[in-house]
Amino acid sequence: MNDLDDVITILATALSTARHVTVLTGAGVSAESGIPTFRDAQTGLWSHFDPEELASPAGFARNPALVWRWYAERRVKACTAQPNPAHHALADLATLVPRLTLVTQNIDGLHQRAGSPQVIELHGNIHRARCTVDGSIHTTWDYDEELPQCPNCGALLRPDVVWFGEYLPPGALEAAYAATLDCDVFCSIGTSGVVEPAASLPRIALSRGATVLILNLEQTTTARSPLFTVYGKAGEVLPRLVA
Ligand code: BJW
Repeated sequence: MNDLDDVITILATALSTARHVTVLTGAGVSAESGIPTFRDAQTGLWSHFDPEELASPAGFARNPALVWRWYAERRVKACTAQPNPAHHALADLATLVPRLTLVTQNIDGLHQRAGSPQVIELHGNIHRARCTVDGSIHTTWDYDEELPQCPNCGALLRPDVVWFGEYLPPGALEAAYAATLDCDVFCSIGTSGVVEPAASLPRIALSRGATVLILNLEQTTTARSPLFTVYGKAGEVLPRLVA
């Protein structure tokens, strides 16, 4: 089953008869919006930046100003980026199937801007900040401040994202697991599948008998066992799948 047209026809049929479709997205879905992925050898964020320094609680404790500067730059990039055809196709798909659960590892908010309802954000959102003391969530803060403070208690704010070694937001992982266990079609799109616990979701869906699609530019660890693997750009393949 190597011919892309055949695979797309089979998957489009699976989608048209699906009761519940669960979609997991990663950085590759936003790549065509100009937002860098993490692990691309040339352009990935982790090829230029140290995750231990910028995306870990210890790194933030050592140098919060450095971490805030990095997230401020990325927040501006996310604000100016536009949803691409992959985001729009997934928003369209939600209107075409009886039930769609969209689970994203992305923090850029582009799925919501494309019109996808009820997005489960596993790794938080770059457009929010969280108080390091009282846990309150803020959607605006003083962007010019090197170390933004909580308006409630004056403590340091941090980006409301999930760093390595941190638990995922309460309820998000449970909702993702529930949707993975319940779906009859599971699509993993634009993720390298190396970061747990998200990386386990396709395997869980497969073990429950769902039709599993991995759509990615290249071979991923997750792609070893799924029923269908499509190599291509999400912004080109997804609109064909949903048309
Ligand atoms: C295209 C494309 C196009 C390009 N079209 N495709 C079990 C085993 C081993 C380790 C662990 C484990 N459980 C927990 C861990 C530790 C850790 C982990 O998984 N480490 C591994 C790396 C080894 N996980 C955690 O720490 C997580 N917490 C947790 O599990 O808590 C419980 C716990 C706590 C303590 C101890 C034990 C358990 C938290 C993970 C947080 C991840 N955070 C980041 C940063 C978010 C904030 C930010 O953005 O700054 O999340 S890291 C980064 O990786 C980001 C992403 O969401 C995540 C996944 O990356 P993604 O999306 O897959 O991007 P890429 O770049 O890797 O891949 C893109 C793909 O797209 C590529 O394949 C391209 O080919 C493709 N592509 N263009 C289609 N146009």
